[in-house]
Amino acid sequence: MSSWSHKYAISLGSNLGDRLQYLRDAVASIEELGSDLSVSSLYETEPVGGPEQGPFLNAIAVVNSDLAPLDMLGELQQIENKASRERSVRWGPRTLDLDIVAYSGDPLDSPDLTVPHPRAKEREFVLRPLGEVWAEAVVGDDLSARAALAELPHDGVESLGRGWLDDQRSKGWVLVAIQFALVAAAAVAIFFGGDLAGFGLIEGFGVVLALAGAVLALWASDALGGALTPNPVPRKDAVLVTGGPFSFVRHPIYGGVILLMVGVGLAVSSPWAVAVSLALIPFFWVKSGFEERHLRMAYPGYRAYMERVRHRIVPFVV
Ligand code: A4P
Ligand code: MG
Repeated sequence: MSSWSHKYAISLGSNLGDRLQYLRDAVASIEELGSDLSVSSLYETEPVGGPEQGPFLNAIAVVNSDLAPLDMLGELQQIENKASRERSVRWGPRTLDLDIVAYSGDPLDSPDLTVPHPRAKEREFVLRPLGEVWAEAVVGDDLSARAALAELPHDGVESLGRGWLDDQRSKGWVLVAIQFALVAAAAVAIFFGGDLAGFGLIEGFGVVLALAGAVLALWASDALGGALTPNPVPRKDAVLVTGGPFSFVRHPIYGGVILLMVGVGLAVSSPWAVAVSLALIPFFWVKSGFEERHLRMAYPGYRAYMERVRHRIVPFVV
């Protein structure tokens, strides 16, 4: 950092349109304003103040720059304008909001710019990400982000993780490969370890489970239609499906596949097939967790859907 340059903490917020893309583009533009960029996790946050509006995605970018504070503000406003930012309602919904929340210089109070941002110290959606990338940033009189955060209750701010700047589809394909390997291992155990002699109560129960699982998985695949993809990162053009089996459980295909595989394992009396199929439960738990972080980034309505439909994999159980 040269002697005349400053370290800036810029808060990013969006709750209108393709929120994730606006924030990703903004980070790429901010990177060009200086050096040593560091970016916090992405957070999904309840709107604070203003009219009734959808949830925000918020993050903090910290950058060293030779720009003077007012020039930095001008550059940030140009980036906001590129994102078709409209200013009609105070604290209303916005495609992109970029505020300078703190910087390494003396406090500033001019008609166009106040730093530290006067409301930063009381906002968890600013302080939690700021604490990750610049915990000692000054957000008030002798007050660091870390100290201000310690005073706030934890409320309505949830981390969606660090890996939000690039498309995570390739990570998603690794999970898909593990899933197919597990299902293939269960199928091998069914074909080579199965025994159809001695069909009894347990085997009959297995058939019922398998049928229920197959119906659930097929019904859910049909309901998803064009949004169906094995990759846990949603397609750009897909819409959120919450009807049919998705109104009982958030991942009915995973639930259906588990029931089907365990059921077939019981029906053919193969302990190995049952054991490998049961391993699908923790696996789908992890995969659906990854998937839900991406669904929340993509769909503002996903958070409310999670509150409404509380079961993730098997209705009333998991
Ligand atoms: N301005 C003064 N100081 C600054 C600064 N440090 N950084 C002036 C940026 N701008 C600063 O801003 C209005 C004027 O503030 C600018 O022209 C600039 O000269 P704006 O971006 O046009 O409007 P705004 O953002 O609606 O205004 P304001 O009052 O800064 O809004 P806030 O307080 O930032 O609130 N809830 C959640 N969960 N997440 C959010 O991101 N954001 C807001 C906006 C409300 N609720 C939110 C969120
Ligand atoms: Mg603003």
